[in-house]
Amino acid sequence: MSDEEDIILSELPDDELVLQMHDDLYDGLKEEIEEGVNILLGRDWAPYDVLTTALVGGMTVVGKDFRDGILFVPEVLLAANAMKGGMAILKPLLAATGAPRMGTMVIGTVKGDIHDIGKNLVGMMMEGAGFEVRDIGINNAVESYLEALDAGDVDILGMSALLTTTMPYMKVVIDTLVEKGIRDDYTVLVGGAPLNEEFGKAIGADAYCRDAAVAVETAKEFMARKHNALAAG
Ligand code: B1M
Repeated sequence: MSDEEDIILSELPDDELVLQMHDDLYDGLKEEIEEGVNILLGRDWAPYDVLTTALVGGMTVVGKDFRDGILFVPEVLLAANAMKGGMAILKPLLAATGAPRMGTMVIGTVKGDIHDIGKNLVGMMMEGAGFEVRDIGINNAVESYLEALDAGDVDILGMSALLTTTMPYMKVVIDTLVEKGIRDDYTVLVGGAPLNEEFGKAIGADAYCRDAAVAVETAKEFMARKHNALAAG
């Protein structure tokens, strides 16, 4: 039996458990990640802290080794799968805050891009803050964004891109909204690891959101402005 198999997660103190979870995420061990999440929740950790410290923290390590050619796509897929296992446990907890309905957001990853963990996380946090979230998935061409907006009652369009090669597509979507004369009907928020504020401004988005928490705060801010403008007549 290896040392790894001897580790009993529930016996580890919090800091060691978090480090062990980073290792388990790296190794794509979904069941261990799920167990770790449940243990931390049982120790009264806030769901958001479990998410950011144990899961997102672990994925950062995976990202570095992927970049450096130490990990390859199959291993990273396993890590992503383990991460999703943990996120599935946290989702209902993050969504169950009883927040009043804030507005509706359509969110999707742009064409050519299949990364969805960050987008899913933003969706979860937005739901937790009281937004209705219509998640249109990955690899979205401009037509699918338009179709989702056409379904009606949408306040915010959120777009995600994780690749430097796909992020320019966000401008294609925004330019199409402008051409159709509907750009100002929506608040457009963009996010994803390779983006920055300057890029967000350059493509004509309302705001770039560094992470899911910023996305929630930004969305709330824009909804408050919208309500104030409506109230002012
Ligand atoms: Co990909 N990948 N990947 N990958 N992958 C990156 C993005 C990369 C940076 C890795 C690296 O080299 N270090 C690199 C991109 C380099 C670049 O463009 N400069 C890369 C590459 C190259 C690729 C492939 C091309 C590899 C290949 O095939 N040779 C390929 C592309 C496939 C495609 O999309 N066409 C590929 C494939 C994959 C997997 C399928 C194996 C897998 C995705 C699984 C999945 O998502 N279901 C994968 C993964 C997991 C990653 C890394 C390791 C992790 C991404 C992630 O989930 N992070 C990533 C490295 C990294 O980012 N450090 C990498 C955790 C997540 C919580 O963070 O997504 O940043 P993030 O989301 C954050 C914020 O960015 C923000 O909030 C989120 C939560 O806080 N945010 C938003 C995100 N979207 C938002 C939308 C908003 C607001 C905020 O709207 C309002």
